[in-house]
Amino acid sequence: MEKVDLLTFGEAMVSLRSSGPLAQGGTLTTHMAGSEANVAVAMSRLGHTTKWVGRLGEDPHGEFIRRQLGAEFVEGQITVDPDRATGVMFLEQRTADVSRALYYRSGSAGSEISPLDLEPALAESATILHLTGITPALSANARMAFERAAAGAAAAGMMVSLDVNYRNKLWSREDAREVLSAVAGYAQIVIASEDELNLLAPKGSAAADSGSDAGVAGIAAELLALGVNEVVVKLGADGAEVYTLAGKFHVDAKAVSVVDTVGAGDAFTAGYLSAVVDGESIEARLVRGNTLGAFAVSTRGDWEGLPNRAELDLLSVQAMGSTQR
Ligand code: KDG
Repeated sequence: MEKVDLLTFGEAMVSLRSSGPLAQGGTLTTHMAGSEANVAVAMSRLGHTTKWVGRLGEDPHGEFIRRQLGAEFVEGQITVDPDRATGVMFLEQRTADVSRALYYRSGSAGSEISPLDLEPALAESATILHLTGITPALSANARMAFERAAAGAAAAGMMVSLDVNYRNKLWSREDAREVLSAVAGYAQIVIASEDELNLLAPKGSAAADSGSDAGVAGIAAELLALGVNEVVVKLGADGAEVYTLAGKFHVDAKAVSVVDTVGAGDAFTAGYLSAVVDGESIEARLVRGNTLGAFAVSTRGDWEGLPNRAELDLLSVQAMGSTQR
């Protein structure tokens, strides 16, 4: 089998989205969710070869996810577990400004991904192995898969990227720091929002000891000293920045109308990694990350509104509010 541009793994779920308060009932729409699958779909749309490894239940939800991945040309290396269900989440649009995730994923098929599941894909190799901090929060097996994949990929010369993606409904900040800071040393690219970066600070370091108040620049410096090449910080509406040994780079976000922020971080990550695979400069990586982030926030769904390669310039070349004819 050919080496893919992006290999990733984790839990994909069915996301049932409401347009109002769940307590009042109403219509739900069915979507595929899962940070790693989102990144794979986003990069596949840009023409990259992608592979997602995971476990699904032997149920219609699992089949739905398989079909969605297939339709987006993401290669799935999927183990079907007849004894566990595919995870489900609800995404409640509680108000125009506040949405809430409710997870029904504990003990799911996807939460039991194990190191063995990953062996074939790791053996086939990839340009980038992309990890998120969601996977190790799911189970002891998933944590082992996460840790071994990071170590194995780094030893085999793959580029490892790690997006913190802290989910406080799944684990505590202390537990997350313990696991993620240890794995950060295998990563060439780490991605975090400002309030997540501290979770990567090497244990016992000044940044880790001083808690989340430690400055972003200080933590980035410690990660660079550890061997990380690019410390990418997502700043939402303020754009994004990257710390490297050559200095700090910043690119503003694109001004768009925000309708749904869920999935924006994954979209940014996919844009950034796409430009890495293409050998683009640090600034161009940030620009593509921000471009995908802008598509994500200005369309509904985690990934449905993301661009194909021909559409990458759409938000720059077309006047806001206009129709292309
Ligand atoms: O990044 C968007 C994700 O929040 C969503 O797709 C579901 O992976 C998910 C999670 O664990 O929250």
